Formats: sequence, C-alpha cells, structure tokens
Amino acid sequence: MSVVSRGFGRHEVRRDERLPPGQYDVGTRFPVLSAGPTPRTPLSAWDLTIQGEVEGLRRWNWDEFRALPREAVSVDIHCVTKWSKFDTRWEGVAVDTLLADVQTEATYATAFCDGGYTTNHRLADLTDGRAWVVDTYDGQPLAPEHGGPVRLLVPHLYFWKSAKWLRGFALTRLNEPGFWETFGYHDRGDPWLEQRYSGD
Ligand SMILES: Nc1nc2c(c(=O)[nH]1)N[C@H]1C(S)=C(S)[C@@H](COP(=O)(O)O)O[C@H]1N2
Ligand SMILES: [Mo]
Repeated sequence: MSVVSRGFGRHEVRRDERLPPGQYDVGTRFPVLSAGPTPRTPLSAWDLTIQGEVEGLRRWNWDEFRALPREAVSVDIHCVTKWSKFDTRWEGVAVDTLLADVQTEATYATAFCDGGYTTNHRLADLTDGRAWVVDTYDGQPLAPEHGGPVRLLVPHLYFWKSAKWLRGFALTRLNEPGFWETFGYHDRGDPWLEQRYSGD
C-alpha cells in the first residue's frame, strides 16, 4: 500500500497557519453532522458505481472494492460549521484509481449516497491525488455515523463535499447542484477562499 501523507513535513507549520479563515481547532473530538438517519446497507447488498456520461457502467461489489490498490492519507479537514480537525488518518482507494480507464466527456461528478444525499464536484477536484473513497479511519473500519462502510474524502474542500455512505458518482457535462448546494451552500466550497455560501 502506498502511503501519501499530506500532513508530512507540515508539523513545523504553526497550527494557526493550517487553519483556514474563520475556522477553529476542534481537537480530539470528531463531530457527527448528518442531514438524516444513518443508513445501514449490508455489505452483501453494497456496490460502488460510476455512471452517467461513461461508456458502460463501472461497478465494484464490496470484495472487488477491497481488492483495489489502496492508499493511506493523513489530512486536515474543515467543516463549514467552522470546526477543523488536524492530521486525520484514513485509508481507501484514490478516485484516480476508480477513474483509471474511464473515458468521459464529463467535467462534473455528482457523488450519490445511501439515504439520498448528493454533492456535486468538478471532476478536476476529484483527480490528481486529491480525493479518495475511504473505508478506514484511524486504523479502524469507518464507523456508520461517519459514513461507513465508505465515504468520499475531499479534504481540500469543506467537509460537506465529503459524502458519507457513498454509493457512486454520476458523471455529467453540466454542473448539477447537490443537496446543500441547492440550499445555498457554495458550489465549490474552498475553505481557504472561505466559500461557505453561494455568493461568497
Ligand atoms: N450522505 C451524507 N454525507 C454527508 C452529510 C450528510 O448529511 N449525508 N453531511 C455532510 C456534512 S455537512 C459534513 S460537515 C460531513 C460530516 O462528516 P462527519 O459526520 O463524519 O463529521 O459529512 C458530509 N457528508
Ligand atoms: Mo458540514
């Protein structure tokens, strides 16, 4: 397993310099923010698919997903409700790996989930080693309240963009706002630019 540590070498960087504007360090706590109840899909019924503007559908069942090349990442995460958490440790599959032989004209991707949550991304925000589909947090299977069995991890954007209970991506040519984006959250959500709400 290759190890990517986005935190490596940054421990000399003062913690306040790792905090995007308006954020505070939540410390060891890990708040749970869910718009609805925690879905519990049995692994035997679980799959991950890439659909939409692709030739054919890509689908992995649980065993197939677990057999994909894996990476470990250590990253800071930033919630739009203003907490940030340093050096969170995850393991999973890079979105690059899932898209490796996908030919597409799409430039957007909507992450979709058990429970109906969606969030939209520029495909460019999910590639080049910046996004992962993770099943492990801090060395343990990802807890259901934090999105287990798998969630999307896009640490360079506000954490609402990291969809819990992920079931796949719909690739689109047009940008289609997801759940929170429809309710006025920013379309992209870069914490360093403080893109909290549409218009920011
Ligand atoms: N499926 C789904 N994913 C979701 C959410 C949700 O309600 N449903 N909430 C989002 C929001 S607003 C945040 S801040 C993070 C919270 O993740 P956590 O509960 O693991 O802290 O998940 C994001 N992903
Ligand atoms: Mo959030």
